[in-house]
Amino acid sequence: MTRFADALAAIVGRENLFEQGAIDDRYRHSMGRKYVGAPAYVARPGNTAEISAILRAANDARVPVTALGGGTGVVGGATALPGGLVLSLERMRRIEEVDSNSLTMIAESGVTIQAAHEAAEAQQLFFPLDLGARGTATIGGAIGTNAGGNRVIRWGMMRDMVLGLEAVLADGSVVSALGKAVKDNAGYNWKHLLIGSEGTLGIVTRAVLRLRPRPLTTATALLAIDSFESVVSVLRHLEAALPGTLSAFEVMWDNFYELVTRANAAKRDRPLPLGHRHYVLVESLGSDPVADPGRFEAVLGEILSKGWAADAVIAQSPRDSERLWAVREDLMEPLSALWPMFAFDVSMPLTAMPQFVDRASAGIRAAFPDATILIYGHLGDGNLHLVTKVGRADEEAEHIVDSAVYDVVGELGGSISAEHGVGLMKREFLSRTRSPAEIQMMRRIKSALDPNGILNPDKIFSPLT
Ligand code: LAC
Ligand code: ZN
Repeated sequence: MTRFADALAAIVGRENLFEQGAIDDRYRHSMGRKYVGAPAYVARPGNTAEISAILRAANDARVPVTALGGGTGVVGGATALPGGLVLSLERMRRIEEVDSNSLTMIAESGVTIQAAHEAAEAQQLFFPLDLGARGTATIGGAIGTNAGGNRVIRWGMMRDMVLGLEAVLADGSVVSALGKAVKDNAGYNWKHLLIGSEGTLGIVTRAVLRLRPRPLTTATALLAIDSFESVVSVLRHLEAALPGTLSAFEVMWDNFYELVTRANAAKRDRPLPLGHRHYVLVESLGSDPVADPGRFEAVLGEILSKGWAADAVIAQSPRDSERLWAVREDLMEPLSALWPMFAFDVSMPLTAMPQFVDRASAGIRAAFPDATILIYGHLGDGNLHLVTKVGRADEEAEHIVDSAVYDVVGELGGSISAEHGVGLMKREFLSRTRSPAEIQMMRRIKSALDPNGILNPDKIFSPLT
């Protein structure tokens, strides 16, 4: 055992330390499986004090540290460097408090999104962040990546749900501001610096999450829409006609819809026929069981009668609603047909989307004429996902496809990462989205907070040459 491993064992206990060959695969791989880490150590601390001691030791020994939550990230953000330490938050799963007066929850960073949902629901409250990986993804991971998901249109991203934060910095110092107030302008708001920093500025240990009253009604529908202009009209109409209750507006292009409804598992039937350009999943969460269902139906009726939507189906039961969501969310199996694929997560002004789709597709097809290209996304947030199978998976092919997509994103004033982060996957293209001055500022923040560069090195920025 090295001296560093001895120090770790003294902090977390032998049973919570794994080395080299004894390290389980789940600490090396994340969901995409493209990036494989090579950690020399895995430590599973049980509290903030242990994390502080670990970081002090790692900083002294110059051992790189990568925090790991649920491992559902897709950009290589939790991939450990050779010789590095994976700091797994899996033992930090306590929900310390649900305060139904302040509408807050204090959770450790290893708590899953679903556990946070359930703890809130048990008190008739609601934690709005929601994404397909809810059962595995953690609060700490969602904070580290500023996760988005399906309900951003109404409640914002993770950033908007974090009232207070506790984190450990590279030198082991603990910064803690577990306040419950929405308003707090006392100097720099450092929590926002850490949120979305992908584990490069500090390790999040606990958070005060903002809760809401639990919605009492759920209305879900799938619409078929034949032009992008009508998709935008429907979005604007829904926002105006269902003020404050529209909670999801998820758009699927025809090719995506066809693929995911092709597999005819009972859960994934085809709720509307093929043949339309776009399919839109709409959700409205309200508080009036008497009026809400009728209101929702009437608004959809208006949308049909104006000719914006060609067809619509409204869920009549929670089971129906689950089946509609499965079309959008249950993607593992249908998308596996596209493996190996390249997946993107970009944002741009709404009006630029048709141009993006045309130009990025043309760019990919110029190099790979037979490419399969699927588009879907969180349209209300300006966020599109593009998934493509080009028949090759080598680095040269990846670079060609990346350039075809990110060049257009840059020209349209968009972002190379709407919600997944940069990780290892997109760092080469950061300059499509961020100016040299911005990148310089980010590097200055990084070196001020982590002068030895031990926290998740090589993520976000390309190594300086
Ligand atoms: C989704 C993930 C990929 O929206 O962000 O399906
Ligand atoms: Zn998404």
